[in-house]
Amino acid sequence: MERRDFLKTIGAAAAAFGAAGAQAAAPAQPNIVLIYADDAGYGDIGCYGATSVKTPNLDKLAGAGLRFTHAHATSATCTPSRYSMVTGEYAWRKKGTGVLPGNANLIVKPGRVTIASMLKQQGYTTGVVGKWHLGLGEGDVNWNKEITPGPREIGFDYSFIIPATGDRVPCVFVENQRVANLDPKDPITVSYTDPIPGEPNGKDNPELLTKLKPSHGHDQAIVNGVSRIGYMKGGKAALWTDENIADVLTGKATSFIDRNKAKRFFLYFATHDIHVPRMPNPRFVGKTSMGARGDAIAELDWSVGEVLACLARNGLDKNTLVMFSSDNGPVVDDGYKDQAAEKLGSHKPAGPLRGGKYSNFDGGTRVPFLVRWPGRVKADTISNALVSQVDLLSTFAALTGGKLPAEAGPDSLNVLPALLGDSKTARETLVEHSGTLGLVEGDWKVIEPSARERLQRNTNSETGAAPKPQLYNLTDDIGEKNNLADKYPERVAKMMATLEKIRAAGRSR
Ligand code: NG6
Ligand code: CA
Repeated sequence: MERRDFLKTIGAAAAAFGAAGAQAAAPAQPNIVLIYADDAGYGDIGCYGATSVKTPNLDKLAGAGLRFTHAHATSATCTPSRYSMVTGEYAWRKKGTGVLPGNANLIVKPGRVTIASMLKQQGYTTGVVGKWHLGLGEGDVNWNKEITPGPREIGFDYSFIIPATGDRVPCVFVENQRVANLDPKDPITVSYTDPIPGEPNGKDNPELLTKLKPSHGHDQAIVNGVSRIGYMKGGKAALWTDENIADVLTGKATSFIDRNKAKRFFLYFATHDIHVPRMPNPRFVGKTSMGARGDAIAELDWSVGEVLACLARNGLDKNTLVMFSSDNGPVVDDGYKDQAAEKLGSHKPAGPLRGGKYSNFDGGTRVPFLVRWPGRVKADTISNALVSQVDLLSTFAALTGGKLPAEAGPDSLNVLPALLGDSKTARETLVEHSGTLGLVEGDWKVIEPSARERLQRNTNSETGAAPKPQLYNLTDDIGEKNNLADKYPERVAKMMATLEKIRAAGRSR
């Protein structure tokens, strides 16, 4: 062995040794499994107070680790939150990072430092399984060939993805940038502008909607008895069956772990649950009193349990950092007549928070956030530290010894001490985003004025928009009921100025 390699080995051994100690400063390189739910709200899970649905696996995960009470997705919808998490940049800084159609192009520039490329550089084998929603390819996407650029070009060695969402065409899985199970004799055509002649659609052929009917929107291509957003034709053999999506994705996630157990790996497992259309597998139907939305939460919990069981089976518990979070807050009616509203009962999807998906109130972005790393993160603990998913890039770099170039992850702060439970505090400020911006600073939150509608169209979600700035004390008033802006105009002005500074600087790291 050459002297340099020898020193490297010693260094790695020291790092591994250090990580076992209580206050290790040296980088450690555990496997990382990031489970990312879709639209799961702050109050949707047992360990955050839900009682109408049982989530034993998530509760066990929380019991074995650290549960955050003030952790945030960066935005109140999917694409911007995922963009921010993957790049470490607040999505509102970049045009074109709003909710994407299913034929959108990749919005993360190949070559840019991402959570996956950084970990890959640190020797990790990287994989993404599940909902992508960051666009694919460039120009007119041809679904019948290899689609590039995609996950691979931004750092993921393996990918098995839903291109956009369950309610957007094309309704097919894409594995390593090719549509899975595609019959070349039955090519796929996708359109987000015009109906495809000869193909039925939800608007003209409601009699074909055998499984679920839309409550708003979602009246275009019909796949599996459900109408979607966007038109598609072909690819019959490749079309997914909604009721099996959780099984398929969970299977791909666990086989990624099985395959890579001898290596150091990073798995980003982005579930379809509990997004619409909510069509859990028959074995979960009726598991809760809440209809499809509650049953989808039960299915989500099952998926988490499968991943945890897989880690345990492979003897990987100790050496794996497991995280669970969600891309935005909850919504009840998001466009299908699935009885979510009628059967909600006393369940509070956002717990004590106001608003939900699409909202500038905390219900939009404050989400469940769990961290488990046996032997390193203390079991059964709670943290009130202010952290954001945008921080994962810097935090994982700090954890694994990765170096970030100055321009990488412009809004990503290293919150590793909080993530591991060594520190009770993390961010001093955080920008919340849902069309308009809000700023959290200490106990306080300001929401900038905006001309948005007060309610998100058709979903009944409060957007938090108002023509004048709003000021809330989140510590005394977690439900954002008391607007104190008139009482403390100076604080409002100061916080608005801070927000403006963060916006103008183009970066906050
Ligand atoms: C909305 C859809 C909603 C959901 C959302 C994106 C309609 C009427 N509503 O436009 O159903 O798909 O986009 O959700 O089409 S997200 O979680 O991916 O951001
Ligand atoms: Ca979402």
